[in-house]
Amino acid sequence: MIPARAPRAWRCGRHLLSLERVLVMGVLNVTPDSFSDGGRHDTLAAAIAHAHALVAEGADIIDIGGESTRPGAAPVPDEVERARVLPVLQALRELPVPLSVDTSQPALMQAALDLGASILNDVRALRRDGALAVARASADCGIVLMHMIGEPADMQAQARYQDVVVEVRDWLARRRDELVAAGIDPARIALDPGFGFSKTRGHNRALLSGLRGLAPLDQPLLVGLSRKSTLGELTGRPVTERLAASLAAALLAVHNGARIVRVHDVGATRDALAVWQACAAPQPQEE
Ligand code: HH2
Repeated sequence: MIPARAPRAWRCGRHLLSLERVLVMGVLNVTPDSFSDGGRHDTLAAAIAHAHALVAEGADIIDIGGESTRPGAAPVPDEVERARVLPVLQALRELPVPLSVDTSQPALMQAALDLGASILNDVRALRRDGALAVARASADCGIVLMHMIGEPADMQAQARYQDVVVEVRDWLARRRDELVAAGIDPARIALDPGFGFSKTRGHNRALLSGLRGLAPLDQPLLVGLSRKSTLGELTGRPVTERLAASLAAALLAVHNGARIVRVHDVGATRDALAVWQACAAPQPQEE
């Protein structure tokens, strides 16, 4: 059940995204080293083709990233990240769906918004100097604030919680409140518990099964579990064989209150969600 007071829409620039239906955010990594699709879409032509394929499969949002944030990943120089992402954004601006930029870099955020991006997706929750100012200066772009302690290079050493659900919830609430105090409309903000970021396998499992504990945040919840190592650990499967596990995780997450799923396999996720939405989601009266 979605809690009765869950938001019904998410403001993302010129798009007001209805949350009556679960949204699928398709991942487009233009990196050589992302953990599951690194090097597959890192030419402009390949990235454009993949984005169009994701939209054809039913993506509601395309999330473009130029820096891998897998555990242990080294930071990418800012200009390299910009050179990866901006030409792709420029080429995709006519797509019918909102574009999201997966970055923590303020200069890239600003350039992306100038090119028409509608969402800032930041695994560092706008904590880099200047990032919050970019979000504030935009009247209405959507914002994803994700929970992570530390940096990808060292975050797994920070995975210490007494009660991971409560601590992630309180951290996200504080960060959301800081943005609202800075003048940002809460209707623009989605929150993400950050599966795989500064969490052990046990923490990820506790968060997924306890996701309803984040409902009191009263913000749209976004989750990214697709192909992640927790699913590999649970199934014994390599990253190329985690589709079934990813679908199961996505369904469980939406059943526990997530309204946006960030996935690599858009078409299969849409099909799984269609069954869930028809049979398990709270239904309006059948005609
Ligand atoms: N996960 C990844 C990257 N960005 N953004 C949000 N909001 N939530 C997530 O869970 C999330 C994210 C990592 O996945 P991926 O992009 O596939 O890999 P990599 O970081 O290696 O590029």
